Amino acid sequence: MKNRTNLVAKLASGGIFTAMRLLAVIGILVVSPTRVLAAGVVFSDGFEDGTISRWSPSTDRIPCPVVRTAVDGATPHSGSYMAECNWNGTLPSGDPAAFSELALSSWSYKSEFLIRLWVRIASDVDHLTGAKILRLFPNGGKHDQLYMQAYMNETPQYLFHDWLLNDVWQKSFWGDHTSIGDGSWHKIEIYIKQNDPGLSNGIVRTWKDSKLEQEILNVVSISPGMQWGMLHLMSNWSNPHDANNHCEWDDVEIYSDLGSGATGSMSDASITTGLVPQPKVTAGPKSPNSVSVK
Ligand SMILES: [Ca+2]
Repeated sequence: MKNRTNLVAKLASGGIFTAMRLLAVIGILVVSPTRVLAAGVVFSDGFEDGTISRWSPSTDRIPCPVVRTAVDGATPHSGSYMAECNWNGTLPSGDPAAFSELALSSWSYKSEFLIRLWVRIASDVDHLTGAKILRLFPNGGKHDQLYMQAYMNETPQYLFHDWLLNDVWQKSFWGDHTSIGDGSWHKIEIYIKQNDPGLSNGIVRTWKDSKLEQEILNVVSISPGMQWGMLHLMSNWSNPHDANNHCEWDDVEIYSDLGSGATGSMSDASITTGLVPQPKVTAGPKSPNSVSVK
């Protein structure tokens, strides 16, 4: 009788364990789709095909060429090619060659994405204010934007950010006492989590060289009905400057919640495919101090 009781207890025990194992398997099956759908790259370009064919046609500016060597002799962030844009201050601001650009009209995302890119400012860039290196807009909307401006007239030449979110200008970010204009490659990352409709639960964050620069929480991070895109590398330079002011770009990546296969998180900029060297801030020519100020 005792043996029978033990057997029943073992079966009952086994049943419990079997049930627990079954629940664990069900749990994995339930969790797995989320893991499969984890964020991943939805756009990338290191310009290694020698073209800008992955980018959208610019509506009003000339395209930036792909080069092996920068105007001041610098090499790409990785690989053999990079894009090189230019501000030409001798032309009227509306001239298509007043600045060249890379434009990306859209990328696939549902509510969350991270843009990562590498940029360097060449030694011929005037040490004057007004050089906007990047703009981000929603399509069809004028109520949201991010622009980033290199304050080349300052020491160090810091990176300024300004966000317009749902028609509200946010508190400007006035740099972190490090330079964007020292001729080195610098990593910029931009994270946007759109608010749920009707709620102020959006998030935007920016990083420079892996350091969190700006964080705006509990905000309406997109105007109703809008979708972020287009991305412009570069944008206008609002003040007088000369004809040659070059800026190089490489290893542009966009991760989103509709991509998959990456590791890490978009929200803290740790996400990666492991394909692009991270982080790497290379020494550039010792040129900024020798650039004449006009
Ligand atoms: Ca490259």
